[in-house]
Amino acid sequence: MPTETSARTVKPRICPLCEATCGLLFELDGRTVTSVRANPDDVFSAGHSCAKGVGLAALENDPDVVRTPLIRDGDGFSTASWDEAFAEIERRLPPIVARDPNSCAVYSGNPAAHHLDPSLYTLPLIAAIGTRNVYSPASIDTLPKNFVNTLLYGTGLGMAIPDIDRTSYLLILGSNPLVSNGSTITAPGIGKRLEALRERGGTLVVVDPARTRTAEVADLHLPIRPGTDALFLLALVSVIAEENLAALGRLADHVDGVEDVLRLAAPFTPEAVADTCGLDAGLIRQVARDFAAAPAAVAHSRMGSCTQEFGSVANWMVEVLNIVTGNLDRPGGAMFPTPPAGGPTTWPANPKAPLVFDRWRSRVRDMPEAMGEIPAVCFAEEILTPGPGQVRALITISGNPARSVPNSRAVETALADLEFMVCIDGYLNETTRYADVVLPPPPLTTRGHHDLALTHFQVRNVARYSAPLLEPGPGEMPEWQILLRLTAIVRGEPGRPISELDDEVAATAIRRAAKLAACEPEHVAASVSARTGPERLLDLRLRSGPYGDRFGAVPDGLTLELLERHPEGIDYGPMQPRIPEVLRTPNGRIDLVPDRLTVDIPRVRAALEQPAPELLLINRRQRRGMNSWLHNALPQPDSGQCALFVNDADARERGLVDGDTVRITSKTGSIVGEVRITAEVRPGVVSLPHGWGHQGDGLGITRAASAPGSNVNALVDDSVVEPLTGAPIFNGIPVDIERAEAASGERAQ
Ligand SMILES: Nc1nc2c(c(=O)[nH]1)N[C@H]1C(S)=C(S)[C@@H](COP(=O)(O)OP(=O)(O)OC[C@H]3O[C@@H](n4cnc5c(=O)[nH]c(N)nc54)[C@H](O)[C@@H]3O)O[C@H]1N2
Ligand SMILES: Nc1nc2c(c(=O)[nH]1)N[C@H]1C(S)=C(S)[C@@H](COP(=O)(O)OP(=O)(O)OC[C@H]3O[C@@H](n4cnc5c(=O)[nH]c(N)nc54)[C@H](O)[C@@H]3O)O[C@H]1N2
Ligand code: SF4
Ligand SMILES: [Mo]
Repeated sequence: MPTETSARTVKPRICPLCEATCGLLFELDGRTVTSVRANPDDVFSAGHSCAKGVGLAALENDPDVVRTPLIRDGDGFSTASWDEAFAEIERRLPPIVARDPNSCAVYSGNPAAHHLDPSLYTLPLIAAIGTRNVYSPASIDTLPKNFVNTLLYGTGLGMAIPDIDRTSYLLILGSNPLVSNGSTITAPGIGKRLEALRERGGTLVVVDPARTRTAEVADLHLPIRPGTDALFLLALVSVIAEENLAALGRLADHVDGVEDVLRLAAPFTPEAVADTCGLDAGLIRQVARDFAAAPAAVAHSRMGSCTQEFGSVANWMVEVLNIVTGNLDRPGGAMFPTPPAGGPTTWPANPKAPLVFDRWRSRVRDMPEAMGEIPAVCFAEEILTPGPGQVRALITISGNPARSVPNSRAVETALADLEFMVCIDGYLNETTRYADVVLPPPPLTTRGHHDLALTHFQVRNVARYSAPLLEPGPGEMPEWQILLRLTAIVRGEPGRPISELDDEVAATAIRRAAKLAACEPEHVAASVSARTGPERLLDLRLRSGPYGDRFGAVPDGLTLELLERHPEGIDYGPMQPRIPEVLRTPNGRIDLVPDRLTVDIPRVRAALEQPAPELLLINRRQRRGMNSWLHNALPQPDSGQCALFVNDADARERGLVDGDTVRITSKTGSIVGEVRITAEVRPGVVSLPHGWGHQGDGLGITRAASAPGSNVNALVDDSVVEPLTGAPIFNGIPVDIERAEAASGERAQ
């Protein structure tokens, strides 16, 4: 609970930075955050935090943070009042939207998934614009996994996640949770949870071309050749088939295509794939046997096995492996969380839109839509290619596509080509420097927090809410109000009071909540009438959610008010079996061999015949980074952390020594970097972190720009993609490296 002293206050708050959602304690002196530390009382994170969460004080106090709206003025910006900024938007945006709604794109970045306001108020803005040009990092991150989950279970967000606290065998592919703190698994203090797994006699296996911190603590590290996870996983399933290890248990009643998928995998024996995967066939076989024999086992795949050449098939085989060994939906296996504010896995299926993939196509490349979005690899071409529907205006909400999206040179050319650009962002970075208007979000301390998206990945069913610590100060505008003002402008109602628009958004949410809770809408509306903004919408969702009070019908049921009284959170216990109730497929069953996945098998098979490129580039994350945007506020250890990791054998072959400056060249671009020779990457593999390259004119990130690093996305192709989803290939990019003279200005952006 908050403790107060005369001068200072200490208040709990959930960290909004990464998927671990740690509970923190903010110490305030007046309006200033003086320190941040872990909250030992948080029911979920129990005292865990990391350098980034603790660094939130530095972030809040960063002098480079934009605190007033900015309007373009020649090559720079002038500060403006909110009214002036919205007047400029009103003058320039509606005429573009009026020409063609699709000519106004929205890019909603990673932090938007961690905050209440954009989670609840971006869709009304998109609907008001009427655009199909909607982009987010989902399509350069989880997309193959969302695609597979939609086909198998019926919703993209409804994933079965590792029951890490009860499993006895955890197979991690393409994830480094000891640095990333986990992804599509919300498990604060994941390091301790992995330790606990080993202490109870369980096994951790890590499949990763790099010997990461997570690989270091594993019982077995399989240094796979990048891009070959699909083959490796098919081989595991082939062993299950060959050695008759399939045992579906109660799942058998709900699954179709078991024999078909086992037959399909059978030719991909460990012996057939071992060379291509760069792994020992005997070890692959052993993993399959141990996985099948474990009392409870679970495979978990993320970044490295999503954003690669065969991302969809790899993620499909992860599910197949979990299912055919009977590990889906059982304690210690892969289970479906029950998000307290509800979501696609608790709401009834939408019979009108059973699949949220390929309902429309992108204009230029004919790429399938995914979950309401166009794949981000299409971003630049949709701006740069003339014709009806060409994107001419852009709204970014907490995103940095100039550093996050493949082929950054094309992305920046596109950003410079726009007629009008509004950025809701607190930094003048590589993207926002192209804006015509910048609208800053308010300090964290003024915002309420609940993780609407990440509660779909929680390893325990926990409900938490952080109330705003302060009222917005003078000149600070809540992000939901910024979004509603933009909505009003594109609807041609710029003078409309925010409260009226908010009531409109709430009216829709009230109807939905009333239906879910089987109550009268009037009763629901009256029950939440004391609240406005995101808190009203959240209360509606909590109360109509799986633990909700159903607006009074369930005594002690969940309400926002209950969470306000329990800032440390309420623990509803471990994940519970949810099959078949959780399934949202049209027939309510799991089809293990959907056509949209089997069609890619011939391409996977062909990979067995192809010679591996000499050198493949993969990506990595860093402890103190969050994609592209913490480098300014948080002291970074040293510029060497951006080095190109090169294996000793590859370095020797090229005559490279530690500290050499090299030119790294791909089909798409060329950058320079510093060599670090390390056994951390396997031979034939080099690695760079993403989110760097803080150089060029117009940046307002002084510290980041003083150690800019190199931008890996200048090397990533936006034209060669995973064909089923359009996800980019960040991991497994053929590159050449050669010694270069360090020259300032030579570093490609
Ligand atoms: N500190 C920190 N934490 C973060 C972030 C950050 O930038 N910094 N970003 C956050 C975000 S947005 C996300 S999505 C998550 C991602 O979290 P994770 O999914 O854990 O992602 P990474 O840490 O990038 O780990 C990906 C791993 O895949 C490996 N890899 C590369 N190619 C292949 C391959 O072909 N096969 C296999 N099996 N492995 C491969 C890489 O070597 C790397 O170790 O992290 C989040 N947390
Ligand atoms: N090569 C390569 N590229 C990658 C990846 C990779 O592994 N390799 N990873 C991909 C992944 S997983 C992701 S998620 C994306 C991330 O892609 P993006 O979301 O485009 O990039 P971020 O670096 O997370 O930028 C976040 C922006 O939000 C702003 N911001 C932070 N908090 C707030 C807030 O509360 N409100 C507002 N309005 N703005 C805020 C920051 O100033 C920053 O500009 O990058 C992807 N790109
Ligand atoms: S692990 Fe993630 S959620 Fe926890 S403190 Fe660090 S950044 Fe925040
Ligand atoms: Mo991400």
